[in-house]
This record gives sequence, C-alpha cells and structure tokens, in this order.
Amino acid sequence: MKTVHKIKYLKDYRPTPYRISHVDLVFDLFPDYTDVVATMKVNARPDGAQEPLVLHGRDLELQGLSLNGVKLGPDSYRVDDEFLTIPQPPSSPFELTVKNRIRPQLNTNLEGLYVSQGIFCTQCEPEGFRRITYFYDRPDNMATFKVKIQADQAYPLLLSNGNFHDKGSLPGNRHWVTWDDPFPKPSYLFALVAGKLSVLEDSFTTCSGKKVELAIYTDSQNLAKCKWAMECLKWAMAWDEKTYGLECDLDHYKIVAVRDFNMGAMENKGLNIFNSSLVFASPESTTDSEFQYIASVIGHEYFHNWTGNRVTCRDWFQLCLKEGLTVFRDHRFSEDIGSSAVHRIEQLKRLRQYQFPEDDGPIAHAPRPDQFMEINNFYTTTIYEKGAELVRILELLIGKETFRKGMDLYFKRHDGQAVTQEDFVQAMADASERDLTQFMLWYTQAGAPHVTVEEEYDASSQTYKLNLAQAVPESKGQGKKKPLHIPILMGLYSPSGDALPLHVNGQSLGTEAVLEFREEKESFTFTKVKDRPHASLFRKSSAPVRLLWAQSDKDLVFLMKYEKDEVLAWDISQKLYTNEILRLVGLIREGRTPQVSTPLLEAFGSLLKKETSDPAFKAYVLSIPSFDLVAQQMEVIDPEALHQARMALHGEFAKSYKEHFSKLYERNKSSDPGALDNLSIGKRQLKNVCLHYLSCLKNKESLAIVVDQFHKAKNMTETYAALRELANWETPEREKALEHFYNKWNADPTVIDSWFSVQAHSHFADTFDKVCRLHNHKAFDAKNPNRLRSLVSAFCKGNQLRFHDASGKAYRYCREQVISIDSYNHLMAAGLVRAFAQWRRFSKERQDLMRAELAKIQTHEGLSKDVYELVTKILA
Ligand code: B3K
Ligand code: ZN
Repeated sequence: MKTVHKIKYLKDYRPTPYRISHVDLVFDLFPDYTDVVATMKVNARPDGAQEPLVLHGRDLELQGLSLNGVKLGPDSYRVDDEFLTIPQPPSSPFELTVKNRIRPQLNTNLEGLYVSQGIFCTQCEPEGFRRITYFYDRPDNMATFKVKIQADQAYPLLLSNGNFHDKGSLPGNRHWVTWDDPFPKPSYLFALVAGKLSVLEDSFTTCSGKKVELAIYTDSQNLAKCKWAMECLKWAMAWDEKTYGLECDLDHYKIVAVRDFNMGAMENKGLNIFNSSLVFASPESTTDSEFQYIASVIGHEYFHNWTGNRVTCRDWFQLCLKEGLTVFRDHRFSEDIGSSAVHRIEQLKRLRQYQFPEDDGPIAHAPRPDQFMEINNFYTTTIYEKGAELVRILELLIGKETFRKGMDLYFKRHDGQAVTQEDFVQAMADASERDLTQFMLWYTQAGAPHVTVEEEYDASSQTYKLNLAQAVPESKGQGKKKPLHIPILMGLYSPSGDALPLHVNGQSLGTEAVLEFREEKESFTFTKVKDRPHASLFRKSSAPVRLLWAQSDKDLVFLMKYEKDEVLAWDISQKLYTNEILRLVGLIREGRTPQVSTPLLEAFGSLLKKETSDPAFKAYVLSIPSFDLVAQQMEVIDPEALHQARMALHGEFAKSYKEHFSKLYERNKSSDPGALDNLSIGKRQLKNVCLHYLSCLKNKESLAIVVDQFHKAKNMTETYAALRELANWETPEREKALEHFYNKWNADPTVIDSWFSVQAHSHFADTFDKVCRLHNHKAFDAKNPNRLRSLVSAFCKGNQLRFHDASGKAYRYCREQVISIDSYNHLMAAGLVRAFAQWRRFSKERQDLMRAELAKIQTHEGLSKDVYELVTKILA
C-alpha cells in the first residue's frame, strides 16, 4: 500500500480544544524496553468541550488507559499510527493516565528516548515526545512536568528537567529519582538522561545574587575536556545579563554530552543535551575554529532559555521565531567575545555558501513557511542563518537601544506564552513606533532579493545619484513578490580615499548612513559631491541580498585599498577573486592557458605586503573563495574547469610571492600553542594560509615545511592544517601522515571524524574509491551521525569536484546511501539527499544522471516522509 504523506498548512492552525496543564511521568528503564506511565491533568478550553481529545503518539505499545482512575474499555478510544482519540471526554477537568511500552535500545532514528553508548537520552524537538507517550506533542501546549525515573543501579545517574526532588532504592538492585520542573514547557523541551556519567561542576552567581549550580556530565576520561565548554557557559550567562538583562531562572543548569546525536545540541529546559563533539575541547585535539564553534553553540543553547523556552513558538511554522533570534544572539555573543569583523566574515561565508543556494534552488522556502510535510526538513540555513540576518536588519533599522527596548517589551508581553513571528515584530514596532509591515515580508517571501545598482554623477551640479532596483525571484507557490525593506549601510569615498560627508535629499548624515531602500526602483541623490565618488555599499553586509553591481576591477581595487569597513573590504577582495576565477574558467574552457591578470596579481601583492595588526583579517582577504561560492556564479557549473581555475590562481599567487609567504609564515609562528586569545588564533590562521600557498608550489622545500609542521605541531589547528595539505598532495608522505594521525588519535572519536573528513574532501581523482574503502574501515560506523557526516556527507556535499564525476558513479553511491540510511535514520538520510539539490545547475549529461538517481529514490518503497518531501521538491 502506498503511503500518502499529508501537507500541513499554517492557515489551518487551531488551538487545541483541551489543555494538558500538568503531567506526571514515570519511566521504568529495562535492558530491552522502557515502560512509561503518563498521568495528565486535562481541561477543556472554553469552546473546546464536546470535541474529541486527540493526542499524538508514534510506535507506542499501549498497555492501558484510564480516566479519573477508571480503566477505559476499547470502545471508549481509538488508536492509529499517529493518534490516540478519545471521542467523548468529560467537559470538566479530568485526569488521564496512559501506560505504554517503548524500545529505546532499538531506536536508530535517535528521536524520542534512545541509547547512546549505554546512556539513555532523549531528543524531542520537534516531534520526538510522541515516541515516548501519547500527548499534545505541539509547542502551544505548555505544561509543568514531574518525572520519576526507575532503573538498575548500573545507571547511577538519573536526570530530567528542573529541580531534584527525591530519590530512593527499590528491590532488585534498582533505584529511583524524581525531578520537578516548575516552568510550564512544551513537550519538545522534555529531557531524560540515565547512565554512568561523571560530572564537572561549577557555579555562576547571577546579577541578582542567585547562585546557579552548573554541571557538565560525561564519561570520566573526557571530563577534563569539558572545561572550555564550562567557561563558555559562564561567559554566555554573563553576556545575556549585560546585553539583554536576562538572568538565568534556574537553580541548576546541566549539560550532558553524548556521542550519538543527529545534530549539534538541544536546549531542553535546564538539561541541555549536546553532541559530544561540541563539548569536548583541548588544544591538542581541537582546532581553533572548533573551539569557537563550541563557544557559539554553548551560547546558543543557553540563550534559548529565554528565546525559545520562556517564550516559545505557537506552532512549528514559527520555528524562525526562536531559531533566527537565537542565532542572532549567538552571533552577537561570538562577535563580543572574539573579533567582531572576523566573526561577521565567518557568518557571511556560511550564509552565502549554504543559505544562498538554498534560496536560489528547488527547496527555497520563506523563513516563516506556510506549509510543510515534515517539519524536520525545515531546520535549514534559511530558518537559522537568514533568520538571524533578519533580526540584524531590524536592529539596524531601529537602532541598538530601541532594539533592546523591543526585546524587553517582547519578554514583558509574552513570557510564558507560545507566540508567532508577528508578535515579535509587533513588539519591535511598538518599541520603535515604526510601521514594520513591509519588514515582515522578509519572513513570508522566499528568495534573496537581487539588487542592481547604477551610478550617475553630474559634475556641474556636484550631484551623485544611486539608482537602485530590487526584484525577488519567483519561487514555487509564491508568484510575484513585493519589494522588501532593505537597509543599506553605506558611505562615499573621494578619489583620494577620504570618507565624504553625506548630504542626501537635503539632510546631512555624517560620513556613514543607512539608506532605507523600499521600492522596486528608488534613487538616492547626494549633493555637494565635488568629484565622482566611490560608493561603499552594504557595509557589514547590512542585508542578505544578491548584489548585481558591475563594478570594474579598477573600482574594486580602489575600494579594497581604502575601505574602512573590514567586512566590506573582505567582500570586495572575494568579488575580485571570483571575477578572476570566472575569467580563468572561460580561458580553460576555450583550451587556453589560464593566465592570471597582472593588476590582480599586484593588488594581491599589496595586500600581502601591507602591515596589519589583525592577522585573522589578513588571512581572510588573502584566501580565495571556495569552490561552492564561485560555482554559484556560473551559468552551468563545470567542476573540472572551476577546480583548475582555482588551482591556477592559487598557483600563480604562490609562485609570484613565495618569499613573502615564507617570511609571513615564519613571522606568525607562536611560542604558546595553547593560547586562545584573538591574536594567537589569528596568527595561526594566517600562518596556515601561508602554508597553503606554499603547498601549492608542490616542491621539495614546501613539502618539508608541511611535513615538519605536521610532526612538530603542538596543537590540532596546526596539525590538521598540515594534514589537509598532505591529503591533497601526491606524495608518499600523504599515506604516512594519515596513518600516523590515525594511530595517534584512534581513541578520540571526534578527531577520527576529522580524519575521515579530510580524506573525503580530497581533490584526488581516487577520492571516490578511497571513500568506498573507508566504509569498510574498522572505525566506520554508519549508525553514528558524526561518522556518517564525516565520510558520506563530507564527500557528497563537501566535495563537489569528485561528487560530480562525469561517470555518475558518485551519484549512484549517494542514492544507495540515502536509501540505506533512510531505513534506520530518516533525519540523516534527508540531510544527505540535499546533495542533489543543485542538480539543475549542471550540464545536461549530469542532470540526466542525477535525475535518474532522484527518481529511483522517490519511488523506493517505504521511503520516509522526510526524504520523500525533499526529493519531490528537488525534482519538481
Ligand atoms: N533546537 C534544536 C534543533 C532541533 C533539531 C531537530 N531536528 C537545537 C538548536 O537549534 O538549538
Ligand atoms: Zn537553536
């Protein structure tokens, strides 16, 4: 029988007819199964009485049901694959008790209650709680939870949300613990952990003098590696107080690290569960970017306590309400504890590499979508990263101080509620006394606006005019779109690079202004401009737009020299490199030599030679854009030509400036390998960029430098940078280094993930065979999401050059993997099928090959709803 997957629509939202205000949960954990008893206090909403009570439930073995203590006979309820229905519940408040059995040990989807390396743990967002018991498993039912966990003494630690209440022992070497969570919460924030874990403890005294006990739980060997995460947690707590006046509302804040986790981490109230790769850190085993990522995710989950938990989403269409806002908060946190320009550049790299193609392709959706089949498919870069950019736009439009007032108002109005994106924007509108109706369109329209720029200068009237036009490309189901409210943070430079005072439409605005661009076509006229100026637009990347502005390379070189905003300066450098790579691609396709242009070579040289106090920034401007970023600019993506062009540019830069790279490499060596201050991190980054250019020379001297760094490095940042070079180098040193690395680190799964990943990303022609061989490696475990990501996704999604091999063998492999993974973990399978999302951007031959594989996936019997929805959209 063919399963029919239903689409859910935002317009169909209805509040539940009943409310579950409290639930008592009793868990009895056994080696083969877990028994759950849920006793719920239910009352009809004023207009809900007489309606059936319909609770969610999946794969549950129902063992008994009673209402106000009286057992319900089979005629008084119905159960199907998705729901438990009680057609005629009482209209007065009642107590419903459900007994059911679940099988956490067999749960390979890692949703609901499952076991990771002997530890019971949960993942309930978005709809995992229905795999634990029958409930209103939707975010608008906020209930208080009391939890009793009973288990064998071999599981000494029994945790759930809230405050410890009581404990005791039971016959048969068993024991119990009870937890009480006083904060009403939706079921997706429920958590339970049981196992043998050690703890790293600390505390934080809040601004009002309350002491919050902090704990990170993991196996004893990794305890020392949790110190960084603990420091980050305390920074995050202090930052939220200082920035938003938000104090931790809990007495205890716990984090548990587990190895098997579908994503990064989860913000369960008072009991965060983390993928261990985002908790464990030490300079020997963790790279600088991993350290930084840990800080941002620890912050992110902590910030959710207010933006997500205290104020939650009314329904899952509003996911961006909590995710976009919380990513914005973690971005600001990272910018404040690190270097702000560098973090902003990192954010933009991610946005453009992952979100822009999503917005341009078949799975484009609005940050607040109005329909979905499977909500798990909407934990996307559009919801997260673009969502964060929208909050940033808002902050820029109304100003930081007013934004803070808006946040205060949002919490004052909605604390303890489940609300919508409109509620958030309304709070900002009220605080700023501005009409944000047009701004709201950013949330409801899919796609990045294309902004075109034309300049006019009239010397006689000393007038400079910016003629702007915007158009949001059409996407499925949205037809013609309305113009958006786009803030452009900008300035003008004189021909000698001085910032000019801005006189716009009769107003004097200093040397930097925000132009509010709101019409399809709009002009901004600047007066008192003595000479033709150079415009500097979208400083700090003030809105997520595709800028279609045909700036000459000469103008770009000028701006790269004078631009004061580091983020825009970096952006300009990337535009220059992209233009050049595209030109080289053209030459390669015509069978000509990819000769790098002299002005670009010189511009690069001056950047390289320029003295700077910020080595990280220098590292960014000296790095050329990734394969994927340039590919987005190509009419038809030609992987081989693009790869060759990038190599040619790297090679030419390396050859022309090898002495400078060597000198810079030496100058940025540091004596303290474990230092994590911005300067030390920046120096390592710059040094590794130099290492990369030197490696491009592929000569004996550079090989010696790389091998030397690989063996002598005292931290993972340097070791891994050298390994990455060797993994792309045809030399016997390659296998030697890989083997050495494996033998040294085989007891550390996170490092071994990187070992898989560095090989899956290799440019080598034999990478596909290597990936296939690595499937049989003793350390490969297809059931572990991190390992899957590090080999299969790293290759299919992170190595476009080899994935798009003209033979189509890698497409076949990806299809086989999607189908095989889908049989035990639909979330991971859905993540992988996205490797095909850009299929229409390639040659006809490649399109045919990909379409054939997609069709095979789509018609595969028993396909999950997750993969079905994506594959159907991708093919549409
Ligand atoms: N809220 C969770 C994500 C849940 C993903 C479910 N597929 C983590 C986060 O965004 O903080
Ligand atoms: Zn989040």
